[in-house]
Formats: sequence, C-alpha cells, structure tokens
Amino acid sequence: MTDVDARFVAAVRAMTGDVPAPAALPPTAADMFDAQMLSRHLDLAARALRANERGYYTIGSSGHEGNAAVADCTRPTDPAFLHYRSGAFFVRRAQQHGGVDVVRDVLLGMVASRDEPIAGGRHKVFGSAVLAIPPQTSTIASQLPKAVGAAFFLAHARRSAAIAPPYPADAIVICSFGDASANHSTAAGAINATCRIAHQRVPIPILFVCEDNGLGISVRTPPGWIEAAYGARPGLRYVCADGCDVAATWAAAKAAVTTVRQQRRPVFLHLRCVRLGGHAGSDVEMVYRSRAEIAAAQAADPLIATARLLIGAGVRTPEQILERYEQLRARVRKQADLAARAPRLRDAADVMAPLAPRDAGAIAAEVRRRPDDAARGEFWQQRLPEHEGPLPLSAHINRALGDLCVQRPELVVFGEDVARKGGVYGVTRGLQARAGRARVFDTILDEQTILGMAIGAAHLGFVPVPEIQYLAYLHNAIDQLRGEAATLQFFSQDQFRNPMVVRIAAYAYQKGFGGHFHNDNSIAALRDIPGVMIASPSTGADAAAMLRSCVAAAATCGSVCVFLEPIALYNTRDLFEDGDGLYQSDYDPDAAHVPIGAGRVYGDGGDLLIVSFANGARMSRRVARRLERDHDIAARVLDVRWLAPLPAAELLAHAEATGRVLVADETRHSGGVAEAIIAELIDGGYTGAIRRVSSKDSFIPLGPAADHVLLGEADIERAALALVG
Ligand SMILES: Cc1ncc(C[n+]2csc(CCOP(=O)(O)OP(=O)(O)O)c2C)c(N)n1
Ligand SMILES: [Mg+2]
Repeated sequence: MTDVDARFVAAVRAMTGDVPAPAALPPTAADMFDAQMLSRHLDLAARALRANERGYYTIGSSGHEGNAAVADCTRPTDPAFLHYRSGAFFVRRAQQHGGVDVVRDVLLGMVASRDEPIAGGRHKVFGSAVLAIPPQTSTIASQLPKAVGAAFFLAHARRSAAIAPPYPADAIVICSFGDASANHSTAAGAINATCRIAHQRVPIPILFVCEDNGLGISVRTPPGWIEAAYGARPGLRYVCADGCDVAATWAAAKAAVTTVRQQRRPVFLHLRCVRLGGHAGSDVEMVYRSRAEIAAAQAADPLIATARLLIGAGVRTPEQILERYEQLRARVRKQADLAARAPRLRDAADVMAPLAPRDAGAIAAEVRRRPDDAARGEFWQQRLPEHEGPLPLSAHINRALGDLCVQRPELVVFGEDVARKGGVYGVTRGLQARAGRARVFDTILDEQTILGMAIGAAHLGFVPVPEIQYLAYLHNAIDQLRGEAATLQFFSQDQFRNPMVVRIAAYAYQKGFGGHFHNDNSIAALRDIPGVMIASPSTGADAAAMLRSCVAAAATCGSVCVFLEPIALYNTRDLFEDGDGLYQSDYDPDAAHVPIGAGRVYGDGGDLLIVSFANGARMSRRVARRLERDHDIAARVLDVRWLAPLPAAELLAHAEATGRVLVADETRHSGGVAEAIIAELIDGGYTGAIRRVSSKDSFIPLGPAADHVLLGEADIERAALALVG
C-alpha cells in the first residue's frame, strides 16, 4: 500500500502539462474527492496500526473509492447495507450528515476499542444509526436478503399504512457487495427474490451495487461475468459504469437512484473498479497477480482519476490537491495515534453487555396489555375463540396469532403456503381472510429469503412472525438467524434490532409418514446461538401463552425467538386414554403470563423427576401415570418448555426434591437437549442419580422403522423403573 500512496503523489505531481477538461464534473466533485482521500488514508492507517500491533483489521477500500459517488447520489435517510470495501461511501455519507466524526469512528473500529460508537469494539464495521447504516458481519452476501426485505417492507409499509417506518416515504435501500460475492447463493437468492417481486409489479425500491474489482481474494471473476449474470434479469434494470471514474459513477448512480426512488423498481449498478493492495494486510497478492497486473490496477487508481478530473476542470491545481492530501493524512494520523490508546473491551461482561437484552418486567407488562374488545369482536366476527370449546394445540396457536394481529398492527405473518392454505397443517388457516393480505402472505420457496425478509421487516419496525415449513428446512438458511439476526444487537450495541418470532413445525412422531425431512429432531444448531430464545411448548395453552411471551419479548427487547411447534401434537386430543379429550383445552385470551425460561411441573411425586419437553413431555406424563398406577412410583414431570434459556433453577429444585432424575429427550443422543439439562444439574451441584433416554443418532427413516430410532414411552418407562427400582 505504500507504493499506492507514493504513486498517487507522483502521479499528481506529474499533472503539470495540459490535463484535458472532463466532459462533465459533478457539482460535489471536490467533496467526493475529500471522502475518497480520507478513505484512502484510513486504509493506510489500518496497515500502520497493524504494523505497530495496535490494529486488528486491514481490509481496505482502496480502488473502490468511486463508491463515494453512490453515497453522494443518495441520502443519509436511505438505509444502506454495505460491503466491507464501501469505505468512501461511508465517509461521504458522514460528510452529508455532518454530525459524525467518521475518521475517529473508523479508526476506533480498527483498534477494536470499546469507544467505537456502533459495535463498541466487537468488530470493525461500517455502521451508524444516524446514518441509517446497519453494521454488517463479514459473511459474504449475507446482507442481501435483509436488504431485499427492508426494501420490500419499506414499500409495503407505505401501502398498508400499518406502521410508520423510521425512514421517509421515498427512501430507497442500498446494498453493496463484491463481484465474487455476487456468485454466493445468498446473493443469487436475494436478487432472484427481488426479480420475482418486481415481476409481479410489486414495488421494491432497492439499489444493488456490485463493486467489481475482478477478484475474490485470489480467484478471478471471468471478464464479462457480472454483466452476463445480471445484465438481463427480469424486472431488474442493469446500469454499468467505470467505478474508477467518479464522474461516470456519479452520472450512472444518479440515473439509477432516480429510477429506484421514483419508480420503486430495483436497479443493479455494476461498478468496475480495482483492488489496490492484497485482499487484507496479510495477503501477499504477488503470489497470484503479476507485476504488470498490479501496475495496471495502480494506474487505474480512482484517486488519480479524480485528481485529473479536478485539475482538468480547473477546480484544483496539483499543488492544492497534494496539500489537501497531506492535510487529510495528518488528520487521520493524529486520530490514529489517539485511537491506538483508546480503551479496549474489559472483560466477558463488557463484551456480552449488548447480547440479546431482556427485560422480564417489560415483557410481562406487554403480555398483560389486552387487545381491544371491539376490535377482537370484529376480527373474530363475534365468534370469540374462548367460546369455541376445547381446542387442540394448532388451534391455540392460530387463535393466539389472530389475537396478536388484532393487538399489534405491526405484526406480519409470512412463509411458504401460510396464506390461502393456512400452512401445511392449517395453523395459520383463516388468518389472511381476517387480518388481510398485507398482514398474512405467502413468500417464495426460499427459507433464506423468508428469514432475510424477516430481518428487513424488523429493521423497518414490523414484528415479523415468519414460518419455516419444517425444522429440516431451517438448516439451509440458518446463517440468516445465526450469523445475522442473532448478531445485530451485539454488533450495534442495541442501536439496531431485528426482533422476530420464527415459527417452525418441528420434531417427529408422525406415524411413519414423511421420512427424515419431515421428522427432523435436530436442534443443536439452534441451541448454541448466543441470545436466541427457543420456545418449545407441549400443550395448546402453553403454546398460546408462550407465543404471546415471545412476541412481547420481540416487541419490547428486540428478541430473536424460535418457536418450535411439535407437529405430532398439533391435533392430539387425548392424553391418557383414547377419547379422554384431556389434551385439548379452552382458549384463554387472558391466560397467565409464561415468563421466558419458566418450566411447568406436572404432579408432585417424590420418587422421581422426569425432565422433558414437547412430545417427550406428553409421553412422560403418560409414563408417570403408569408408574403410579402399576408400580406405586410417585413421579413428577418437569416440562422445561424453553430450550434456551433452560429453567435451570426450577430444574435443580425439583431434582433436589426427588434425588432421581430421568431426562426424556426426543432429540438426538449427540447434541440433544439432554446433554444441556444434565450439564445444568451437575453445574448446579446436584449429586443425586441421573439417567437419560433419547432418540438415536440417526436420520429418521420412512415408515414404521422410524420408531426404532425415536425415543418411545417404553424407553422412558424402562429407564424410570431401573432408576427407582
Ligand atoms: C460465506 C463466506 N465465505 C467465505 C468468506 C471468506 N471471504 C471473505 S472476502 C472473500 C472474497 C470476496 O470477494 P468479493 O466479493 O469480490 O469482494 P472483494 O473483497 O473483492 O471486494 C471471501 C471468500 C466469507 N467472508 N463469507
Ligand atoms: Mg472482488
């Protein structure tokens, strides 16, 4: 990078002769040039800080500084989801706003200081609440689905008038990414979703900006590929410009932004640029780039090009430019020296402070807030669900969702098949007719898009309740939860939130039907996501109450909640005997609040505690009854109800009271919930007996063979007898 610096100085110094006047000069060219130079000096400072072992991040924006023009053509009220090389965009937007010390902030990010205003030292990001720039992780293309969601819901909010988004009515969404990232399935899926939406003539005001430097680390993008891939997509206008020429970029961006803003249609702005320097400080580009190629990139340096423009237009002399360049260098260096001494994160508590904040009092108060009676009456057409008589679990969820729709205009329900069909199992049946097509609607068949849409919706102020059709289908999209939704409060110190309640039809026991994808019992990948709440009700009454708790947590604390619904219990009517009807209950709109992480205990037997959840909870209750009747063993059953956080204190208290614990876990032996329950017991100092029974470490086969690998009542009963006997 030092050669890039020196070459710029030499090139400007050499611009003494006749520099041709440009055909056109953007009115803000000098300001954009300042942004470009500042961004360059920040890159140089990043490497110097690294060399002095003060900085931890060296991925720069050099060669991409044409993106200052994209910022220039947009507004600080247009939400922007930025590529990690959109530094000049960030600086230019901060200049437009005027109230952000962008140099200081970016440097504080590089040194991972807790004083950095957005991520507080947790990552080096471009992000700012006042600049409408949510911070992004560095997962390639992972910001595209949520940008698409934000654009869709921006327009949607305007039409449905349900909520007032935090951005103006004519705002647009900007989303930048690299040329290699454009190949990622996440990008391909998000852009496809956009085309599909635009194809239906539904407004979606999004500007995709592909910053094409021809390389993804060391791998070349074939010449012409981006245009071939995205130049002629249905509903997507394609605009291309030389991203090293700020005037050309500005003209193209202006036209693109006008289209997006006025027509509410998507545009793909392809900016050809160069990468100056290695991918990051540690990358030796000489290994895979020839000297000639590196020299050609340096000759195309956008800063040299802007200098030439300004000199050619007679706006600046070479001396003035070099003087300004050095002034800005001095400013950045001074701030870098200060940043090097800025405080770092102190301890684990400091690091974790913004992780999924939860205010139990606020959640409880929110749950107590009653929906308006008249509005309820109208919604349910005077047939109030509490008067319907006993209902199974699926109907409880349906009625609770309906009531939540009445109570919260910002709540939206979407997913595959949720609208007319009402979901595969009818859980959302009738909701679209009651709540309207703007509140309950089908999405395309792409889980990544569904979760990305939810994040985008949440950015706009909606409380999304997306549905994933089956647990197995969460896995191909889980990065949107794990890497994106779950991290936003952490990396923005709660300045941005993406609350959601993801409903998922889950678990097995479908009498041999469906095979492994419809009987998935793998939840390990969810349980280890910091901060994500996992609700797993086993009864209708709990399901309705816990759904209210989740929505309240989402609305008041920004929580990301996963709501696992046991498919096999959706329509279960009986508990102990055929025809007893005990597994149904009346819907209660005023049911007691179920706090996050509160279990439910059945019985008070002192011989044994069976710990379980979901299908396992029902099986355990049946077994407990047989133990009592046939063996005179008094068991109690603790339904943990929440798989994260687990009800640790309750668990310990009941374990101590019985001295014998059997964990009945329908998920897998490895990575299953039992592992966590037993660990909680041991960590809590419990020294009594512990056993577990679980499903096998197997995929679930089709047909009756499923029962060979799934936890069954006989397993629970056998283990209980062995433990007590
Ligand atoms: C999902 C994912 N896979 C791999 C990476 C590692 N990685 C970081 S940057 C990068 C190349 C990106 O190239 P491009 O999109 O062209 O952006 P550029 O760095 O060239 O601006 C890769 C492979 C990642 N961050 N995320
Ligand atoms: Mg690239």
